[in-house]
Amino acid sequence: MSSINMVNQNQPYRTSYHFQPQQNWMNDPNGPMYYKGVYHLFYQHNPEAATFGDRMVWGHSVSYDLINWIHLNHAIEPSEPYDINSCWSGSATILEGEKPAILYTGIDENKHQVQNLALPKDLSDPFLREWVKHPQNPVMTPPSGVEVDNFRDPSTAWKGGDRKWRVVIGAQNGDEGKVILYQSDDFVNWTVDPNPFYASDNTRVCECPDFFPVSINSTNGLDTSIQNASVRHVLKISYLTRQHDYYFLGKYVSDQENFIPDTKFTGTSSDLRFDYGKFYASKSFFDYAKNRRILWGWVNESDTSQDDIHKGWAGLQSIPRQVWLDKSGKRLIQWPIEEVEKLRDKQITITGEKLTTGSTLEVSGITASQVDVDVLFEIPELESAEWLDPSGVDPELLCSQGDASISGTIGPFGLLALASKDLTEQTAVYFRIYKALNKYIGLMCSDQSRSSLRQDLDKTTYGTFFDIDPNVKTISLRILIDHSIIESFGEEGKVCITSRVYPSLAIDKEANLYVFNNGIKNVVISKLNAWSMKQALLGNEGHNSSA
Ligand code: DQQ
Repeated sequence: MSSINMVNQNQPYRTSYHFQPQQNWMNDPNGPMYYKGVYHLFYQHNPEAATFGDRMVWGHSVSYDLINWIHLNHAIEPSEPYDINSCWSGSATILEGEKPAILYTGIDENKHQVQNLALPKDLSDPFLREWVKHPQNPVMTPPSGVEVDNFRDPSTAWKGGDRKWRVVIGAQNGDEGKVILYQSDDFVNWTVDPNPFYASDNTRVCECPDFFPVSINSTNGLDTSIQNASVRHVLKISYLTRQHDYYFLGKYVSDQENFIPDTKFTGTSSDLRFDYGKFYASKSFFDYAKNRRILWGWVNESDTSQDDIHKGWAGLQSIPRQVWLDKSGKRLIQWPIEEVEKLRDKQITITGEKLTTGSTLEVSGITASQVDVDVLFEIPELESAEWLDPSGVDPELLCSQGDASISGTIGPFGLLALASKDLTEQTAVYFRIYKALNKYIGLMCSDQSRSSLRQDLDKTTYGTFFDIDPNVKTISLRILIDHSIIESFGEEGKVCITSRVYPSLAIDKEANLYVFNNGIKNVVISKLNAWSMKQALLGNEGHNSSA
């Protein structure tokens, strides 16, 4: 395998098993799909620089397992008056006769946003390398009540009982954010529905809407067009002003083309998010090979633009996550796809280890800069948890006010990731447990404040609450560490926090991993498994290089 390293040689922050192009800027995942044995990922890419650009293209990579990728030529580039100033985000839909189609946003010659259709040139090419823009483009232009520069990001389409296709598009009118619906018989001629599919006051633009059904009694995913009594629907919106992906569970009233969310957007920490760290412009697809719904999200950098230019690249995609509805029906569960486990190498196991107050236990013998860790903590004295009324409390603030060294009754306990030997650098991913009215709640934090001795970084501490099942007295934590990204899944995927960190000491072999408990009460490592992770293969056709 020849290693094509087109970026700077000294790359402590380049990842080993997360998706990234060989160089330059990447943001949103676009049009992910499975088609005849091959997974496709398109992505927003500036091929010219490690910063966002004014001539964005659709990068294109293919994979047989969603982990090892072959980079192809760009699928869609600016070329026509309707997309000459950029080809922005969009989605793929598999049409009748197993024909994939892409709808994407073009920034036209007047800098207006319009929607365009592209189809594969040769369906017999297993990688669908070339895409042809439809002669009737643009197929949608900004309707009345929508700002011409805030009309973008068509979703995957779904088909109603009347055989018409529906697609939703993000929009803005003044301070109001909107998701608007279009219908079509032939995927070329589209009619706007005059009533918004969803609207939210004072949010401004809704970016990258994603709309899909989830089964109420199975973890299996569903084709986007499925509607019946045993499904609920999810609408995800990326709010630009907040840079977070929020999702709403609700009811799709198909005869009125209306989505009724169970809860309204409040702008507080009680809104449901896919991830309480860095994760934006996500997009899901139905993987009919394995009957699952898979979610990708863009994980941006937390260093400066100057750093990105120096590194020669910016932006990662999360590890693809399988998504399904929690048994409670009140939230989604996310879990790294099973294929990531193929990269697991050397394994270390710890069982039945009591962590008394102030304990720090090294997890040695693995590559701590590139590791998959799965730990189950037992909390023998759950009943002694201190009281907290969570209403009106911002969990992120709670996490940043009391760092991982400040004792509570139960917790903080968790992992110190990418830590230097002297612990001056460490990213603590941890829990505190509280007793609330009629229930126990967990606080999950990812504390970047001591992640690096470097000063010029965004070190925001992230956090979220979740409910604890008092009958089990355990809490699980899975974390995927990959040099500059830490993806954490609490309570079997109920809550996820992704962070980016740039240690100056805890790099490669100098990185360490610890389990700790700074709570007054003991916790027990019921079981901890950690696996060093192999490198995924990412390369151009004909050449493979490491991620
Ligand atoms: N990124 C794209 C837009 C989208 C935004 C441009 C979300 O289409 O609204 O790269 O990150």
